[in-house]
Amino acid sequence: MDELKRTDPDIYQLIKDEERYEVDSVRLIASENYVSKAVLEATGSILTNKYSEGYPGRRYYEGQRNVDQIETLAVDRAKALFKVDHANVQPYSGSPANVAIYFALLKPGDTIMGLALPHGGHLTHGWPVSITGTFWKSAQYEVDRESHVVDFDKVRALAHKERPKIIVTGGTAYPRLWDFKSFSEIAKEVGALLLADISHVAGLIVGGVHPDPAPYADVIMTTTHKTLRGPRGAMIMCRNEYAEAIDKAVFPGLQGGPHNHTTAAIAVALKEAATPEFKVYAKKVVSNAKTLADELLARGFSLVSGGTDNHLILVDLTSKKVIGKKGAKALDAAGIVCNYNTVPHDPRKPFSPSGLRLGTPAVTSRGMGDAEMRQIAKFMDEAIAHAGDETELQKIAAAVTEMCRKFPAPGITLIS
Ligand code: DSN
Repeated sequence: MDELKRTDPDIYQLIKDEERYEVDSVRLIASENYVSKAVLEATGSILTNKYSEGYPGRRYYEGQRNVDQIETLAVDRAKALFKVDHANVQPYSGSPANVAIYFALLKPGDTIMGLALPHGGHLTHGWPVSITGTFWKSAQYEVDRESHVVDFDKVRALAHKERPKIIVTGGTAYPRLWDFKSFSEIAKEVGALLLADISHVAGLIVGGVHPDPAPYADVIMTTTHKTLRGPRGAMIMCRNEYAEAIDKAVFPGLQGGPHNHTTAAIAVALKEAATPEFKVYAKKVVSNAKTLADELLARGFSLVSGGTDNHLILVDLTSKKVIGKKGAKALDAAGIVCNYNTVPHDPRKPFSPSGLRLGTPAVTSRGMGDAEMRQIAKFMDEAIAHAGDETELQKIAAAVTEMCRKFPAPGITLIS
């Protein structure tokens, strides 16, 4: 990045500092990952120079001889990988993708039924502070107070009462598998469409370690940068009957020109995700999460739903007498990066909740395995016990960095 260094040494230095941080820390934010060098190269390419409003073969600009082929490759790879009729790879990210889906398929005032945000859902599944919970009506299901898993009797009862136009599965902090078949049965009973927001688990679905929504969902949406290991972006996939409405809603309905450098990087990530190595990776993400969960349980941590079936773990820190924010800050000071999070039926407020969310996609991309998960649990236990004690936390951080440097971070070559 010589030219960047000359032109803007401030930004150059901050990027270098972030590289160092991403190498020297244990990154446990469940929605983050390390992309490959190939994905980084496509993301940083001259395709950022192009405008391409429209779709391949029907653009509003000339000069698309290369871009049309790039977008077509991305679309074809998405269709093959997720076994769907149609794919739109243009959404800028997950939230606009969900808004585009509702814009395409709902009328103003129709009801969206999704998992409540404090129970592991997402803002755009109809939560009141989001446009999706104000422009449309909203009904929110919750997880069971004891088991912390979705109770289908309650989901069915709510669906029959509220008669939603669309039911959304998926979330950001749900550590168990999504039963798409049961949701599709309920959706059919009430005449609702089923949207599977698989942003968190797309890579696990492709890797064969999470149920597949394709036989059941009318529309599937995913971000491309989480377990899928692609650039920041999103895709909407659907049955042919919804294709035209979805495409029109993305452009011209909601967005302008697609970000072609992102489209190219999505195509690269989808090619990588179709390899046998990616299946091994997805399996390891889940087994690492299970090992980390078991080790945390053995150390007296309380886990929402008692463990995990996927890539993420939700810790209720109440038993450790530390609040989530203080715990997350202590962990960051110790070189372990995660986020504070609400737990179901949390008595505390969202900006200072009781829990922590952890995830294994990024550490697994570095090749860490069971031994490192056990070590991370030990580091976490020590850091939480020493929350607020900066000297002790720095000692843990030094040991964390020593462990991290044994595992190269994909896409990052440190110069010094
Ligand atoms: N903010 C993302 C996450 O961390 O899960 C979801 O949008």
